Amino acid sequence: MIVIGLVLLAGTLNGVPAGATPKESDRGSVKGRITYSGDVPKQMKLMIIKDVKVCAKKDHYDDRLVVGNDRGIKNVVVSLVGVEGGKSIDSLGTEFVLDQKVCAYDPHLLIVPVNKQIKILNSDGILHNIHTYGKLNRSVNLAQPRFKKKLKLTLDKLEKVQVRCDIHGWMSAWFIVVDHPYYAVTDSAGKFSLSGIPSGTYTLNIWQELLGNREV
Ligand SMILES: [Cu+2]
Repeated sequence: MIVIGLVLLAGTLNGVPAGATPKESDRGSVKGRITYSGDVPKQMKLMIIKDVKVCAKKDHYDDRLVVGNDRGIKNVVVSLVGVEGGKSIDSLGTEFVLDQKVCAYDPHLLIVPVNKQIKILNSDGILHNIHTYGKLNRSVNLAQPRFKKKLKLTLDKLEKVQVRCDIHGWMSAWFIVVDHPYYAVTDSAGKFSLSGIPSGTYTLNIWQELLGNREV
């Protein structure tokens, strides 16, 4: 059995007293680190037998759970629940791009506002396909041959949608469809940072694709 051990090591939230009108400079931030407790699982190296000339240009590993030597878990989605006001969702950026490079998705997790267009690139020059597995969003299955450099996709429901390639079974990514900007993805040390938070008390939601959901 997998032991779930997500630990928030550090969290600070600075704010202004209740009743005061918060200024932008009064907004707080939360920083932390998500770690794995128990024996650190080894990432399994994958055998590449399809389109080897392109796909085997680098080693591929099972990327569903990536734990570093220091126990930090990469690619955990951390978000604040119930923030009202605060910064605009535009602070997440203006371009939302998923690329296919050496038969892997880049990034592995893409945080994208609801109804914003996602550009899907194919840098590989071989056939990939984009197969989404939404429960609330309509699933799509789009071939992306080498001459089709760009596909567009818009997701209109809040959901974590898995993307897979039917040709290269190891390729997997997630679209995290959101309606506010207080989302972060942990780096390879398991670290995350959320900023521009209005004064208040909030729940932190932590999600990892294999370990599931946790609120703290
Ligand atoms: Cu593919």
